[in-house]
Amino acid sequence: MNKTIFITGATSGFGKAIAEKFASENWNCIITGRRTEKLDSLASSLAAYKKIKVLPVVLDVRDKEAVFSMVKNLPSKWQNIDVLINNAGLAAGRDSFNEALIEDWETMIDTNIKGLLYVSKAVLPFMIKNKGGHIINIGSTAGKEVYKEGNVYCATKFSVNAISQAQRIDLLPHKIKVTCINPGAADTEFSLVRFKGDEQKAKAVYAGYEPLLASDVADIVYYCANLPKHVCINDLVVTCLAQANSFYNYKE
Ligand code: NDP
Ligand code: 8X3
Repeated sequence: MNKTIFITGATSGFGKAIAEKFASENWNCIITGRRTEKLDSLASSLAAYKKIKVLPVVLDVRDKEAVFSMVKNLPSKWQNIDVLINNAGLAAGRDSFNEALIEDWETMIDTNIKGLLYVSKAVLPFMIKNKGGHIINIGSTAGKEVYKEGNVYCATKFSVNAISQAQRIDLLPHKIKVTCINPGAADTEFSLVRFKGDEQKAKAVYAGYEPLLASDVADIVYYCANLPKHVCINDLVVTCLAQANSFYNYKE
């Protein structure tokens, strides 16, 4: 029988690549995100995998009521969720603490922390009922070292690390694995979103070195999700060869 994965933020970047990878390995996919046309287009392309089922659902993870009602009302055949990928997230702006916009801080906190909490809490009853499951949270190197002008984005990713540790402890009796994957710079829509559509600024982030690709992260997620039942990767940091940590990025 096919396994089922639930992915937040599947309309681009890591989430989309994770959906493509798992679909190609015959996993049924619940794909979510806010942009309907991107979600529909991914669902159409995944339809090429004839052995799987795909359920696209438009979902804003910040909307607490929508998250709980969507998960609660999943058709019964979609309730056996083996793996949840808490991936939806963003950086809004890169400004010094004194100049950053409060509304940017709130967007990041609402999405990266509160959204992850809502979706985890909504999906967990199914995993507990099934006596197992795997939550994979997408953290960041920004959750390992704070960098200049990263302030609240870094804080949200430190939170993802702390929440992952807490989930791992409290979910032990339920045999639920919790993995936090912390990538460094990866060429997705991340910087375009962070710099609010400024393509030049976004491109500059990835100039002079070979950054991670979304497919690199998807392969790692797939590896973590397919280990023997008794093995759990708790915490994983992955960067491209040119990056040592949040601060050191060797550009040529
Ligand atoms: P992208 O911008 O390419 O993808 C972000 C995804 O999150 C999109 O699918 C977007 O979908 C979704 N999303 C954003 N806000 C919401 C929301 N409120 N509700 C539902 N979905 C939402 O960036 P990445 O793929 O790079 O980012 C994915 C995750 O990886 C994020 O958590 C990011 O912080 C993290 N990360 C990224 C790194 C990088 O360098 N790229 C490195 C380390 C971590 P939509 O707009 O359709 O809602
Ligand atoms: C995204 C990577 O270095 O821009 O989490 O914070 S970084």
